[in-house]
Amino acid sequence: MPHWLKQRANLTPNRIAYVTDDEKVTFLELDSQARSLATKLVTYGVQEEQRVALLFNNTLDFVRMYHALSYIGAVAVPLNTRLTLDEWSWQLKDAEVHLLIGDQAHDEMGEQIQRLLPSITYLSLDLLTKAKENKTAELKEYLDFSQIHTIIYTSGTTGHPKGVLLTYGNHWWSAIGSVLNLGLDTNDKWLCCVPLFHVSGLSILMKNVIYGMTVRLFSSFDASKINLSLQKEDITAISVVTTMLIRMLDHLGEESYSKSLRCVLLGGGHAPKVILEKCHEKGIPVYQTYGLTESASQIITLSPEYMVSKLGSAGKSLFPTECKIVNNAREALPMEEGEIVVKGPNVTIGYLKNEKATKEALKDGWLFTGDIGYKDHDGFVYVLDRRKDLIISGGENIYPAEIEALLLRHLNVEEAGVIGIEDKKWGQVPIAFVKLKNSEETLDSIEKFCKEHLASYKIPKQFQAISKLPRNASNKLLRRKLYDLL
Ligand code: S0N
Ligand code: AMP
Ligand code: MG
Ligand code: MG
Repeated sequence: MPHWLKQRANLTPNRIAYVTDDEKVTFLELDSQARSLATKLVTYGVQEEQRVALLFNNTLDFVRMYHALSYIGAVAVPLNTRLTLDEWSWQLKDAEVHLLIGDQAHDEMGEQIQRLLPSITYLSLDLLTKAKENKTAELKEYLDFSQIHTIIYTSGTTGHPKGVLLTYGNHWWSAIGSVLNLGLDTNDKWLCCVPLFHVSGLSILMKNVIYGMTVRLFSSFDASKINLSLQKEDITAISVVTTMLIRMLDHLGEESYSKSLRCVLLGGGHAPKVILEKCHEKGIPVYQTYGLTESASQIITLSPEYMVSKLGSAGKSLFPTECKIVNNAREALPMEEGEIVVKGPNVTIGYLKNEKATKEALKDGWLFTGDIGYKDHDGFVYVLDRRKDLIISGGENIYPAEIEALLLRHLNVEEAGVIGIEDKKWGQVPIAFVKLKNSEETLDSIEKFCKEHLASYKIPKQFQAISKLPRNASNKLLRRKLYDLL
């Protein structure tokens, strides 16, 4: 297929592609900026299929960089900006990345990573932008749907994140599946306040270029600013996680949104019924959705006409996709619980360099999500429980094993167990139980240790010292039993 940005700039050159607080670019401008950047990347030696890590805030620079890399056929490895040096280093090594590019906000971090990891070169966007355009650089005219576009790390049960391989085809079909459900209007304008390093945000970037739809891009989430935009800027759609929606509703008070708003895509985790009811009362058109990094964003979605009759359901699988509930290796009956298993052209081809995890998750093209749910008699999917032990805090995933492994690295921790507890602000937060080697040790020093190595959303909100952790006969930690100690 012709390169999608080239095609878009040809079809609708003067349409507004992005609006930020202080910038407006047309598709033609975006295309020429991405091409110019791509030629400079070539000067810096970036080649087809090379993995390039990105450390960017949610800005147009990030958008241009994604497209520039695709004009070369290089693979983007977007890094979660909330992580620590340790966490980034692990992902950079795992992805065998040699070039890290960051915006000005991340120059200091990038330079620290370069000092820490001899295999990494840090290139600041600032320096790159100053380079001369390389007129002889050959940019890609066509896209290959089987080629990898992005590698996105997602936390794993074993304590280490896994790199999800997403192809051009995955992103294309995700955008198509979404629009066949939602429909498209030339006035559509999607508000993006979710991170472009997650598929929640990246999928909006894909919709932008594939549909020719304007995106209103925010560099951070501020409920009052988002509400104002939804009241005054003719926004038609927005993607949010529950934590964001709660803050927006709190801030909104008795006011309401503009009539133009036709889709509030709510995903990334559990949606409490009280919030859904409140949105219904206020006439806010919530589309509940279920999706994962592995499915390049939404794969099951509930349309607003079912918001009341199927309250709490995540809906049905999108047009190009399928979903079944599997219990004891057979498809479950209606109302019977089982694992949510999905299939479709938007589903990942596997995890980077991790055949074991790939084989466990993908069988005959079906992705075994690990999430538990059921279908009702009309085929609507209800998500009951997240993947085993997964904690979701404000839309960010945390696996206890990762925090436990870190705690065990502390010289004075003999055993550790982490669980998630309910939290009004974040949905869930992690808390830790530790058995100390030396009872003189203060829990403060352990918390400090966590702060040095873990992203702040992963730092346990409470630390409790206990004399013995609950284990089964084969010495396996029984996390569930830790709830009895609360
Ligand atoms: C909720 C957000 C916006 C909160 O961030 P905020 O308020 O901007 O925080 P900061 O000012 O940066 O920091 C203040 C303090 O708060 C801590 N903190 C920040 N975030 C969290 C968090 N999530 N949990 C706990 N603490 C947090 C900071 O660390 C800081 O603390 P101190 O002061 O101690 O340093 C932000 O978290 C956010 O953007 N969340 C959303 C992330 C997201 O998009 N997740 C979705 C991932 N999943 C997917 O992409 C698949 C599903 C999907 O595609 C989808 C999801 C939603 C909607 C649609 C779709 C779709 O299918 O299209
Ligand atoms: P991620 O790995 O960040 O892509 O997160 C995907 C996970 O978020 C899924 O495996 C689910 O556990 C959770 N999730 C996504 N959508 C929903 C939903 N509608 N209801 C409950 N959990 C969800
Ligand atoms: Mg994740
Ligand atoms: Mg903030």
